[in-house]
Amino acid sequence: MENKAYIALGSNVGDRFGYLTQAIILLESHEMITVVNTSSVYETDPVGYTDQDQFLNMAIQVETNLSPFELLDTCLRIELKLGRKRQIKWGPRTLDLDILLYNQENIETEKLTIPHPRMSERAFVILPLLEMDPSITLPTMREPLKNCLLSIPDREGVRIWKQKNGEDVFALIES
Ligand code: PH2
Ligand code: MG
Ligand code: MG
Repeated sequence: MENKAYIALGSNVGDRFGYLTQAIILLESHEMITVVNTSSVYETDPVGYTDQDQFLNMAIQVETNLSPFELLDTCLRIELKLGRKRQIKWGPRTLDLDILLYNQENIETEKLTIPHPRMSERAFVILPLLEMDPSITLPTMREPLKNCLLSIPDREGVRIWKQKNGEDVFALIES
């Protein structure tokens, strides 16, 4: 497949790990998407709207022949299928799928912004990404993403919850 993208996953309602694994299985079952890497799963303190339960967060790398907008539609469909109801901004959700990067493209539309606008400020996004590839760079930044970690306040709010062992992308969800 032609394009490389990174997607962040988050859940803080109900069977959090179940929602993350179902989302990965549904993405992988799309014929135009291959999941090529997954991070460990992290438990994270809520950021932004703090009066809600802790999240499980992780990130995955995919290869796809979908355009960024088609990939977004697929993510939104999976969110709905897994019970997402849009209520409070930044509030509790069964599943959130955010496209972080799509090749080194810089997309700014009303519907979709890539790189994801707040990713470089959020340890719950950066730590899983750097776990998969410590040398990741953003098309909008001169420095490698790992330099952002130095200035991030919420790092201690991000803890390993399920360590990934091994190379197999399903090593995480089958163990
Ligand atoms: N997502 C948000 C708002 N706050 N906090 C954590 N820890 N993890 C998230 O995934 C998250 C959040 C909006 O998408
Ligand atoms: Mg989000
Ligand atoms: Mg989202």
